[in-house]
Amino acid sequence: MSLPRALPRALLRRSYGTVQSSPSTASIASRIPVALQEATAAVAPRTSWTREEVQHIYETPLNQLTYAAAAIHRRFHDPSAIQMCTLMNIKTGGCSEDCSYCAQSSRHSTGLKATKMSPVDDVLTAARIAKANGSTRFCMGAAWRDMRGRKTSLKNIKQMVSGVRDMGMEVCVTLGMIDDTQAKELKEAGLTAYNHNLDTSREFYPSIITTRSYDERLQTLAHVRDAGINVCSGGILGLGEEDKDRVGLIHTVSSLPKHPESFPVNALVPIPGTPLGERKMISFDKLLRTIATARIVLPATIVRLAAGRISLSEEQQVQCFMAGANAVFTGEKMLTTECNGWDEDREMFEKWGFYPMKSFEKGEEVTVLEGEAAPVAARS
Ligand code: SAM
Ligand code: DTB
Ligand code: SF4
Repeated sequence: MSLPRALPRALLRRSYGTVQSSPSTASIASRIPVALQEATAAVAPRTSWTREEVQHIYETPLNQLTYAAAAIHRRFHDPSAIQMCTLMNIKTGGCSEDCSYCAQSSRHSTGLKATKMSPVDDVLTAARIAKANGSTRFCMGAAWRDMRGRKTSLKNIKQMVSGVRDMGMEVCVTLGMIDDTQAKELKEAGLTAYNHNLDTSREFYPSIITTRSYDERLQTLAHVRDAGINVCSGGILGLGEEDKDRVGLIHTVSSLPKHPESFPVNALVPIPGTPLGERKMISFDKLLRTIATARIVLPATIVRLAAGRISLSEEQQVQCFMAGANAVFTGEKMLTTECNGWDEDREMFEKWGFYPMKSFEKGEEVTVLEGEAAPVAARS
């Protein structure tokens, strides 16, 4: 880790309260890496972070890291607003890919029964239930490698997308790889976001998935971006990766031409029958560190606490929100695994002073003026 230079007085005042110059201030500053000092002063997202800078931020003592993340969170977001998103698996199992974590790959014996695609009406009914329970975003997932040769399915998915948009909700799909034409068609149907995760660092990726490359994933993200759809792309922790891989993932998304609007942080849910079925849950400090680093490096992005939340205590979840996470998947189910339900989430929010984010509260680019917190009204 490189030695930090002295913290400018203005930065200290803005981010760490009004302080007098004192030995203790100097000693605090000496433990804050330069990259974190710069990130703390940022007024707009930046796509030029080096991998070393992201690593320095990631390695900051956790207490300082989460404090800086909370300060940045307040500058770019309403820190009390958490987005509630509900997932629906519209086509379960039978997937040709070999993702080592996934219950839905036909290469693993997980005992999951493959299904046909759900009828449009069933999906719209589920979206209505999600909305009635407070969700403002609905995400539909299909266990596919890509959309090639799926003309009829795409036609039905477009009807689902339009139907959900007509309910006033944000609508996301995750269908595997898509080309530019498919992305444009989805955009025309009213799609607001596309989820396609890079999952981990470029170096570690081949030990998790061999049937499609990192560059193919990036290509899909480019098609989504070019079509004018918001990008949702994040990763999974606890695959056996190291700190440098979590850093590599955050660095890759931070170097895209524009930061993803949403960065899901999944903690591996070990599925019996998959190659990773026996893995232990990622340690909480690593999860928190990753969330805080993502918040700092991707300041305007929604950081989504995704799979594995069910294994966290309420207090751990709240710590994640305080360190910059500001979205959850909530409802009856994730794709094939358990999900925290709407009622328990609403209770938790109320108890700790959070409230659900409105639809489309985020999504527009926010530029914060030097020394100002973003006014909440300007963001909704
Ligand atoms: N087939 C599509 C694809 O791969 O893009 C969409 C569905 S896929 C299940 C969506 C994401 O869920 C994966 O990229 C992965 O990050 C996450 N995921 C899948 N299984 C998981 C598990 N067992 N634990 C944690 N995250 C998981
Ligand atoms: C994402 O990053 N996580 C969600 C959503 N995007 C599609 C999926 C998590 C799946 C967890 C494992 C399962 O339920 O099968
Ligand atoms: Fe298929 Fe997606 Fe699961 Fe990979 S993660 S096996 S592509 S459903």
